[in-house]
Amino acid sequence: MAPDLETGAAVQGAGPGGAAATVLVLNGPNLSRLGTREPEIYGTATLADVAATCADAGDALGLAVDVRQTDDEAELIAWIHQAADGRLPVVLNPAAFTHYSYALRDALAMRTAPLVEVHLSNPAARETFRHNSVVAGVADGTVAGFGLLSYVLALRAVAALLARRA
Ligand code: DHK
Repeated sequence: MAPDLETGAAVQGAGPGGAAATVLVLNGPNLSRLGTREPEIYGTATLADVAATCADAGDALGLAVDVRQTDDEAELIAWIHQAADGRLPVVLNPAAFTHYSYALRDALAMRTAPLVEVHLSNPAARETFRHNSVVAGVADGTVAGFGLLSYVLALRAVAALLARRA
């Protein structure tokens, strides 16, 4: 599935007849600025590069991916609700919401499918306010510190979790 950075077009869950599961790859605030945002920390890859990398990884894993980004906490939470209602797995880079959004955590606690938290950088090696994730406790696991590879590894984890549940 072509990545949809704007609206999140209709998504498709793992359906009868072996349809590919769709994974929502959700990105929080300031991640639209990748490429120019603190490249010494986040690298030079853009959000479009993230989307292309996820699409390629999804193809290899037999997963459709739907990549989205928002700076808006309410929009991100609406997407999490959509995932819960559609039983869609989620790879989530909550960006700064990671560290303080209890509203996001509460939404994620309603999840009905695998959830992997992902970060480009390694927050544990950065400022102390980044050391705590309020999301981690409701995720299956976290991948951090590997740049674009973090997303690929997270998608591999989702594929493994889906296979385990099948
Ligand atoms: C991205 C952000 O925007 C930060 O607020 C997080 C995360 C780290 C990342 O590494 O992808 O602290």
